[in-house]
Amino acid sequence: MGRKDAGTADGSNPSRQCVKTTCPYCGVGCGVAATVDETGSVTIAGDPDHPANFGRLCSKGAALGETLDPDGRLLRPWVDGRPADWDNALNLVAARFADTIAEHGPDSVAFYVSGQFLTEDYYVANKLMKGFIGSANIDTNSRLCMASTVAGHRRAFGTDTVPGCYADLEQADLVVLVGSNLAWCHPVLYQRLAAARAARPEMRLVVIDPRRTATADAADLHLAIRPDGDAALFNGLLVHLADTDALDRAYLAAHTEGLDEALAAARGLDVAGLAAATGLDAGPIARFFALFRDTRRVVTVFSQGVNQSTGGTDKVNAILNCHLATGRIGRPGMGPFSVTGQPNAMGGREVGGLANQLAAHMDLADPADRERVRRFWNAPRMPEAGGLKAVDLFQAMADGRVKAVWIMCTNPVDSLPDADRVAAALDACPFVVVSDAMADTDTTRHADVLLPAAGWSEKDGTVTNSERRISRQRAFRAAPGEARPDWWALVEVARRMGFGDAFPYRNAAEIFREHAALSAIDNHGARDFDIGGLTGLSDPAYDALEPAQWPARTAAEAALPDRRFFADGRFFTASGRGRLVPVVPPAVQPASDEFFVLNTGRVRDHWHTLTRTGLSPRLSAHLAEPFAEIHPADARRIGAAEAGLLRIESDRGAILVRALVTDRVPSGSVFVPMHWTDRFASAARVDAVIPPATDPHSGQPGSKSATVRVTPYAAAWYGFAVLADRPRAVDAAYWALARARDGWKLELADAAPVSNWAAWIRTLIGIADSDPAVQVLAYRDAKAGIHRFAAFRDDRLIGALFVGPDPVAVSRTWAAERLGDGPAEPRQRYAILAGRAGGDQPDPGAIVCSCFAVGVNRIVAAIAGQGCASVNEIGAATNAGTNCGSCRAEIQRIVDHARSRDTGIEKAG
Ligand SMILES: Nc1nc2c(c(=O)[nH]1)N[C@H]1C(S)=C(S)[C@@H](COP(=O)(O)OP(=O)(O)OC[C@H]3O[C@@H](n4cnc5c(=O)[nH]c(N)nc54)[C@H](O)[C@@H]3O)O[C@H]1N2
Ligand SMILES: Nc1nc2c(c(=O)[nH]1)N[C@H]1C(S)=C(S)[C@@H](COP(=O)(O)OP(=O)(O)OC[C@H]3O[C@@H](n4cnc5c(=O)[nH]c(N)nc54)[C@H](O)[C@@H]3O)O[C@H]1N2
Ligand code: SF4
Ligand SMILES: [Mo]
Repeated sequence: MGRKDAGTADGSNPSRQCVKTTCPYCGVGCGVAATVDETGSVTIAGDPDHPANFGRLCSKGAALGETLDPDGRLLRPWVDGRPADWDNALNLVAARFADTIAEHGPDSVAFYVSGQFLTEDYYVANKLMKGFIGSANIDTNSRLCMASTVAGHRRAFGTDTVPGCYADLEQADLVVLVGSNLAWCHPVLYQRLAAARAARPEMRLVVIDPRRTATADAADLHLAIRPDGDAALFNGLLVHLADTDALDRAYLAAHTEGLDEALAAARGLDVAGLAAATGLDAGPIARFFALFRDTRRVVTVFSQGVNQSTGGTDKVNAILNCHLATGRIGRPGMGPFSVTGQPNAMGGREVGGLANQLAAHMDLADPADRERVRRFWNAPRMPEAGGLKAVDLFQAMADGRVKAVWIMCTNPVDSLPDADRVAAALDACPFVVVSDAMADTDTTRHADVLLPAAGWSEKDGTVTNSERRISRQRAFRAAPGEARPDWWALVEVARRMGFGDAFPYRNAAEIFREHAALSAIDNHGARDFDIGGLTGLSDPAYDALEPAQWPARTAAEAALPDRRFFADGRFFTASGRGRLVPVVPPAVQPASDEFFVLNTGRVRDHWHTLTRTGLSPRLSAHLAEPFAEIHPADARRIGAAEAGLLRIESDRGAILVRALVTDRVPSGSVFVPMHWTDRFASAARVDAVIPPATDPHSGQPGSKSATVRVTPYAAAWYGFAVLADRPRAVDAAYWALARARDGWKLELADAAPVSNWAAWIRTLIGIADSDPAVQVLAYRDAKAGIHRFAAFRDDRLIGALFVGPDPVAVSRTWAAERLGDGPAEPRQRYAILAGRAGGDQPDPGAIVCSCFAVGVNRIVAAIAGQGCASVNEIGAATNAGTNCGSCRAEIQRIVDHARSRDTGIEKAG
């Protein structure tokens, strides 16, 4: 019984334990097999039996073992900057919340939680706020992520239902990806799609994204749409389907309403209007429309390019309209498919963790639903209206309406728009509690009370992935220090506030059973979310729970593979019909020489605010510093140099990031990743630049289209350093820090010259002049502005600095690897000072494959020297791309590039 098997596969090590759990990163929800040996070291592999990944893992999942270092963890509670014990900290939280409520009412307090909560954490938080504190002021970072999809689903279906499953992406004949960089953000799902295409080459892939992403590289058709042109495009598609007699009239008549109104709104744009709104030529638009029209099995996958917009809900409905109008929903290979970002975005929606929802997909605004939940919880008070949504919640802290907040499992000082104002709001709020696994984040710095959370590998519970499949996350190590699960801290506060009877839980299983029971109350098919079949799980059965997709009304249903909604035409609206929603696309902004559109998003190997992937040398090697992709024509126009720095500024704030000149972004737009924080860079929190404008239906911010000015930063010098120890402080206007295997890499620049470099580097490394064990070699060409230092303690490299008037060309990977070398001979010490690999130490170049640390130089050498002509051949020669496969798209690009050089033909852009 159970999912813990003594891992004696090699026969030699009976003390090894293999535990099946779920990856804590993206919403694909891959099964992970974690093996712990007797020394405590952890080996991570894909779970071959998990129906999300069948054994695959991406680069982030594969590197999970590197993020388990206790370094940097929050190990005990803190109150007002002083260590405290749990009992006192919990007493204080309960007392301050109770006093604030007594004096100012329940709406003067709030929780701000996360799609990275386990369902059990989420259920308890929501029950405490909505049923016992009596306010709906609980919102979540899902507001920044899935809220527009939730609102769009509810408008069309009457419920927040994702109709399909992953197998649909394999069974489709056409997959359309809208605002989704699937290859980087849902890599295992992308690999399943890629494998299906390899098996059935007739399958077509269309990618709709303003940028030419790694995903777009693989597409049959890439539509580089104008930012926020999506609603117009799908409106145009609906008109095209109607005008070419491609609607499913029978399905429409029997099961839907609103076609005429939706079509009338969609007809607002003529052909020229459509071209202007989408920025696309007539040819590619016609190709896309014809593909959609002529292919019955179509799946439209959408993600943040759709949701994170002030018109996000309308974009969602414009897409859903086309699927409803063709009856392509809920059948194998057909349907709209919102892929969720966080591992438990779906679980959060199930427990009703958003401020405008109620538990178990019930409606806060519906008195009957409210009464049902009140009865079930035996709740003393329930809010009758929605609470404050994330952006408004922080505004309410700023202006004094919310006086106590508990932030759990999210880092809003980095991830909310207008982020400098978010930090100020926390400082203005009289009582701020933060529960986090890490001690030092941009948010924990603003807390009055810090509560240490048990993290992945240490806590037990469930998560639901994008295809509505519930999987267990299982603990396989003890939490460090005094870290405890989030649900436990919530229960302890609830008890101390006098609600102990309603929060009797001793383990996650007890919470899960209650959650499952609530979903089934008076349901009988009236609500989509029903996991009544899991209500009776004993503790051991919960422990052994296999991945189960909902609906799971009975235990037998829970064991069925691949369930779908709506093929039967039965929706959850009042009329029982699916609703087509009229959508009016936003007005097209005139082009401007002065302003750029700031697009933001993700990179392949990093996760959000770097608190976890930033700990991994492997994952930090792929893209090691904050950057802005800018088109070559724009770079020329504003005078920005390749690898120089750009200042990006809005009326909210400014950042300083590296220029990455590339025609992958359209002219007029720059793309900046969301990941870098004040822990890792001097000024790269991109949300400081994003205005707090939100979608009127969902309250979701438009995180992908700020209006900004972009100017080159006039650096007097640029530098690069490697350091054995993390520097305490860096005296430079621009710096960016990344983990290396045996230390740190540091990028540097400033407009102000440094007068004494020798002193500067000693401060950076933290060495005293008098330390006899330290030797500092220096090279200087003052006229050229070149300074180099290499510092050795007992002949081992502890730091090196390379400074020049231009971005320095030292091989980062090679230099960082020298930190791990043993004592260096004089010749080797001078090679480091020269910043160059000798013949015996080839420079691997920028890392492409993080699993095997294969750099671009090694791949190019395999093409040129060993005649490798395909991704597979390069894999055979170098191992690159043979483990997780996340880098295969980039290797393909390098192969294509080399081939086009061979033939003298540049691949058309
Ligand atoms: N590596 C990695 N993977 C992750 C995460 C991570 O941090 N790192 N986070 C997870 C989470 S929480 C989420 S929500 C998902 C997000 O997954 P995705 O949504 O795939 O990721 P993003 O990079 O945010 O945005 C996707 C694309 O939207 C495009 N876009 C911008 N504006 C528009 C527009 O107007 N129209 C269209 N059609 N496209 C537009 C951007 O250019 C970008 O390439 O990723 C999950 N997976
Ligand atoms: N400009 C811009 N902004 C964005 C986005 C964008 O594309 N562009 N994307 C948005 C989206 S889709 C999302 S999902 C958000 C993500 O933004 P955040 O949620 O703010 O980012 P994370 O880094 O995932 O924060 C999770 C925090 O929880 C901590 N943690 C980890 N495990 C546990 C645990 O078990 N318990 C507790 N209590 N804490 C834990 C981590 O250390 C970390 O501090 O960002 C949003 N912001
Ligand atoms: S695709 Fe990667 S990040 Fe997402 S769940 Fe799977 S292994 Fe984790
Ligand atoms: Mo997200």
